[in-house]
This record gives sequence, structure tokens and C-alpha cells, in this order.
Amino acid sequence: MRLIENWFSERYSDNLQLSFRVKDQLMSVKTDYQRIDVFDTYDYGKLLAIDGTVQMCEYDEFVYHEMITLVPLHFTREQPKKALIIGGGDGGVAGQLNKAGVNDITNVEIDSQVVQVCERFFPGLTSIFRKPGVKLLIKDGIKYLRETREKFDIIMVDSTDPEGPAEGLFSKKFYEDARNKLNEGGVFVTQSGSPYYQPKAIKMAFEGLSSVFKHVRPYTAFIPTYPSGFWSFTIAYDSDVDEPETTPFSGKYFNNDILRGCFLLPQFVKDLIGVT
Ligand code: AG3
Repeated sequence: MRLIENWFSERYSDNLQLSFRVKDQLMSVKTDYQRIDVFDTYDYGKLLAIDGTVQMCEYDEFVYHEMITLVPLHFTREQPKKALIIGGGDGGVAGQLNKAGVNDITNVEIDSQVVQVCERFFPGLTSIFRKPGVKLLIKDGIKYLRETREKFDIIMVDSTDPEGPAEGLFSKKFYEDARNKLNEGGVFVTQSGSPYYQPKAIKMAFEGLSSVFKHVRPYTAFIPTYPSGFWSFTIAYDSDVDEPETTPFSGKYFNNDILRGCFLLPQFVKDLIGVT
């Protein structure tokens, strides 16, 4: 009998943390950019953590990956063909894009070890990188976006929190580069953190994007394993597109009701970003 129980905890503040009881720690590696851990948890399956923060769990990754992908796809002027993902080394975003019919995908991940670890423990997600039309580049996404000659219909930022390597992905300069690399009628999307625990993330995204794009719209989803469970994403685009009413896509989380309802913001979030 095992007397000592193992737990992995993500600390939200000095006074609060979320703990997962784990069957096993499957790996831990310190890379040039960050520390990557994989745990086998009882309630959420395998869990990927970066620098002690939950990135993804087998049993709820569908919420994040559907929401960061399927919402912006409804705001491009035409059916998007060419996509750029920055971050996303687990393949979850690329997989959802592909399911939604976007087949020309460039995925720029800074840390090759994120991909290697995910290939080992989440092969169902990373298998997307072997599909024709999906190109995986191990590079700094900020530099890539600045230098590339290509343009995209959708640019997506699937990053860690805005500290360390991901900080520059929340800057005005980066948003300008993104806008310059969008085709007309294209859309940009970024994860923008927990309004409770990372108010800075949604504020930085909203303010930075508003200084560059005509339309900037935060939306939210419930993700049980992220800080507070209440999570935000922000889309930005320039062309006036009609509000989508219905969607041909439904996933495990996303459906018609969510497409309309996810943009409704609680007052404290509106106050945080200064909208009425
Ligand atoms: N990227 C966003 C994870 C942010 C989580 N933050 C935290 N737990 N403090 C997820 C990568 C999934 N492809």
C-alpha cells in the first residue's frame, strides 16, 4: 500500500493553489526556455505543465482548443485557407483547424522540447504535424512574424502566460507585425488569461490590439484546470463582418449558443478593460 500521496499544484497566489492528485510524474525536463513536466493525474488524465503552470490536460483540452480556433473562424470575411499558429507545440490548435477545413497551416513553436515531450505523451494531438499541408517550424514566433514574407487569413497565439518567453507576444509591436501579415478580411486571436488571476494579460491584449485593429473582442470560456476556471481569449480584425448567428461546427464545448454567448462579459471584466 502506498502511504504517501503525490500531488501537483499550480500556485495562483500566495494563498491559493489548485492541486491534482497524481498517479505518477511521467517526466520533467529543463529546456533553454522553461521547465516542462508531465503528470498522470487521477481526474484529468495526462497533464502538461510549463514552469509549474497547467498548459493542458487530456480531459479538458478540448475546451481551450475548440474555443481558440472555432470562434475566430467565424470572423474572417471569407473561409480562411492559410493559418499561422505561434506557440501551440502540442498540436491541439493545428488539429482543430484541420478538422474545421483549414489545411494550410504553419505552426511556429519556440521550444523543440515541447513538441518532443508531447509526441511522447500526447501523440493523438501531435500526429497533426505529419499531415500534408501542416508545417512545423522551431523558431521564435516574434522574429518569424516580423521577417516572413507570407501572409495569412488567421494568426493565432497559443502561448503560455505573458511572462518569460511569451511576454513579447502581448506587445503592441507584435500586434502591429501580426496585422501587417494578415490578408484582407483576416483575423487575429490570442489567449488572454484569467480575468481573475491575470488581469494584466487581458488588459495588455485588449489595449495593445485596440491600438492596432478596428474591432477587438474578448470572449470567455470555462476551463476547469486553468486559474479560476474562467478564461479569456481576444480576437481582433479590421473588416466589418456580420455577426455570425449560426455555425456548422459544433464540438464538445463549442456550439451555436456558445458562439453568441461567449462574447457576453461580466461587469468586472468590462471595467478591467474599460468598455461600457
Ligand atoms: N496555452 C495557454 C495556457 C495558459 C495557462 N496558464 C496557467 N495555467 N497559469 C495552452 C497551450 C495549449 N495548447
